[in-house]
Amino acid sequence: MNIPISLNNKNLAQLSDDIVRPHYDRSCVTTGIVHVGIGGFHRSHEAFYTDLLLESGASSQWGICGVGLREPDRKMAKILKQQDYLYTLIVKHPDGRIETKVIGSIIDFMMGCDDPQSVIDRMAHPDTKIVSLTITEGGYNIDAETGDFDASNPDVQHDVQNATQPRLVFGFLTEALRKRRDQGLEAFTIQSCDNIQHNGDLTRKMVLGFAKLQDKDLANWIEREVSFPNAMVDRITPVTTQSDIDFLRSEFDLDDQWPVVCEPFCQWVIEDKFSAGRPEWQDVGAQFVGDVKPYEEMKLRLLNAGHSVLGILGSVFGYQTIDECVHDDLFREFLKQFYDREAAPVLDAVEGIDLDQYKATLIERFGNPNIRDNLARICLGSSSKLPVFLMPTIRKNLSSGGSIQLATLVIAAWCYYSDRHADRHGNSLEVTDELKDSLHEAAKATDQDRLSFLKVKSVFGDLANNERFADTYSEMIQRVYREPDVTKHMRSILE
Ligand code: CS2
Repeated sequence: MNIPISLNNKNLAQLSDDIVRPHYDRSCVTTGIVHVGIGGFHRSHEAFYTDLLLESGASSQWGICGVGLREPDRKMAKILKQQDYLYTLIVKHPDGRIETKVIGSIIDFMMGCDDPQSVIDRMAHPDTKIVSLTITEGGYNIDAETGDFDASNPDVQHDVQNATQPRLVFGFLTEALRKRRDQGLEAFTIQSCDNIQHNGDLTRKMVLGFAKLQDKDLANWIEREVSFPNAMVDRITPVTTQSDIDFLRSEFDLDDQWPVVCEPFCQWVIEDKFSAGRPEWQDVGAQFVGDVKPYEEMKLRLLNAGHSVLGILGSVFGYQTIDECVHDDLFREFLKQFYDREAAPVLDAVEGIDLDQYKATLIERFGNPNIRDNLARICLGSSSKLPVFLMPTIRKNLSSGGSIQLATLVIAAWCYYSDRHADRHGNSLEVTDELKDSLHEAAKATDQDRLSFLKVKSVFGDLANNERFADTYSEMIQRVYREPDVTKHMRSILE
């Protein structure tokens, strides 16, 4: 084996011909987008679309400057800097074909916790037109009880008092917008790229929630001037593993310390509402629409819910990855039936989308044997996912008289999972959830009170008061606790 070449600007020309690389002159690209939260998903999605755009010869004003606000972002900052912000996207097709492409659209990276002023100045710079975010649901600082901005968070209180030394994203955005307003510059757009329903509306609510605590006049200006487009984002991006790094070394003699792996499918449906202009992402596959809501609902209640259905049942059964579940006939059939009987009948029609085709494509995507999306990643944060992915389907079916059995079995299995933190054989499962302890407490009490798990109000709301749901849940709980081999119940429900 040859000595691998480190990925950086200087070495780009020496890479194997099989790796696609940027042909545009990166030294001419300027920062038009500041992105907070550079993880795998941003790099397989927004940065990917933007790279395609730069490659197409479009204006070079849309380079991306990454921002990390938390200590764990430091590793990414360090690696990207060493690589001149280049990284490899490893696109894995279901038939085993692999495409590798070096992405060049990220041109800088800053750590807000080291030097907040530089990050604020970068956001306030006249060239910056968009500040985009992938900060995960947890990053929006939502009060679980009220759904409003959580003003009691000590970091929020710190940021209200220390406008130029913020810790959280809201402080950075607000201070940068203050500078722009004072300098007579137009407001940038704040664009959420998180997989959250009405992500733009939520971001608006939270940014205004913070700004009002700090400066009412500024909050009014933000309310008037800043746009917060909603968007549906989609591309399955599993966690990068050492074997992906090794693959680039052995197949391409390329040393990339943090490549990104993803599926070929990619979708971005965006509300066309940008206060300071935007890239022509529609030229490279994104879709601009008037109303994103139906697309979001379809994605959250089919793709993401489907992931959770397989993720939870599969974990309790003892599977490790999504593709493993989909290649089990029973799990695949259960997923199909969940779509056909419960999820799809309560979805609104989506313009230009053939739902049957969409469902079939999902099953094909999930079955991609090269993606090996880990169930631990899927189940991570279920307490904030299920209320959006699964509960709306249950609630709608409760009011329309539709089936709720399949979804309710999943909730019962999730109770077992939260109680035991183990699969049906007793092998321990890694549980990562903000509410891990409360879920565990509530689930543990199931043997005294079958409905006790439903007491976690921020997840279930008043669902336990619905008689049909309570009865069905109680039946599923008895089944799962009597026989944790969930496939027995899956089979009997399908019969
Ligand atoms: C997954 C998503 O986290 C989850 O539960 O369903 O990360 C999913 O892979 C993406 O939304 C795909 O776009």
